[in-house]
Amino acid sequence: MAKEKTFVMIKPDGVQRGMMGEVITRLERKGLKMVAARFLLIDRSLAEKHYEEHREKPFFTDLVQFVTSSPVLAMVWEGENAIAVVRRLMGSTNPQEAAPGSIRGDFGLNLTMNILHGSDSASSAQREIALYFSEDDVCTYERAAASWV
Ligand code: 3AN
Repeated sequence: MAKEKTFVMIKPDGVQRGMMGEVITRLERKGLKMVAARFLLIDRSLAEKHYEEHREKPFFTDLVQFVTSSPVLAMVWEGENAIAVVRRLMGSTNPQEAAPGSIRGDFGLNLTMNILHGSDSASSAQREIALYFSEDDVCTYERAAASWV
């Protein structure tokens, strides 16, 4: 299985609820490796680019308003099959339907405030990483425990 990079973002509700540590702990314990991180307040133009596939959807304005309302933690995580693995750890988009044990399944109720974002495909991951990070921001290193996971 190939090593992949995926974009993960703890949204304003996750930051406000003090869930950054919980989310990072779950991804780390799974065996994924953080290779970049940036804590920022997203501006409207970046939010619109990030969610451009939803531009025509009725919830687009509310979504942009929400993700720009308070800081987020943008990250790149790496690991075997990382894109699909993170999506499973996150749970379904609607936290009310997300499986117990997933982050959204354990901690969420609200469709807009669903704690975190994770890329849904290799092309989305590439596009989203490039929106938030330059190539120099992404670290190349080995974790000491890598061969034991
Ligand atoms: P995911 O975050 O699971 O990849 P997407 O890409 O379908 O889900 O949706 C992006 C974001 O748009 C979701 N995280 C959620 O906050 C919001 N969203 C999606 N569908 C709806 C909806 N029907 N009503 C309100 N917000 C929605």
